[in-house]
Amino acid sequence: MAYEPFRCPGGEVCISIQYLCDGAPDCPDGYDENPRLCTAAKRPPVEETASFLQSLLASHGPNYLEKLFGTKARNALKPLGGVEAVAVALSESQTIDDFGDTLHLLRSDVEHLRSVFMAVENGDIGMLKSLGIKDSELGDVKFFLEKLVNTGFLD
Ligand SMILES: [Ca+2]
Repeated sequence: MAYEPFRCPGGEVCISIQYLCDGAPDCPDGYDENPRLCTAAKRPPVEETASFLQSLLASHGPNYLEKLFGTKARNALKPLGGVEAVAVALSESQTIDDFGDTLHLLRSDVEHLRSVFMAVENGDIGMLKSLGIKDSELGDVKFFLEKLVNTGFLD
């Protein structure tokens, strides 16, 4: 008998992980094709994203992420629900607009964030430097932003 490790919500039905996010509903409620589930599966793990955000806060101070996420990102992201909540939103939000909606960001803050992503996508490292990203951090920041772009964040 096949090993079917993914338990659908409700617990009655289990499916093989190869049927997760394959474009056809297999759970009774179609949860195996849930957009947030399927987006998160392609993104870096939430713990990795959270520790990345923490490391930026540790080296630049608690208000640093204002430069990326805007005015609500002060005080170590507390007004947005904290680092963990932002990491989850980055993992599960299909697009930057979904991300803005989830965290109730101001429209202007979403547009600023988009401009940062576009700059990185276009290879404009000067944009990151102008945000105060240190040379030693450029690689990690670029990798992180590209990973989001490559999984449809700007689509
Ligand atoms: Ca499926």
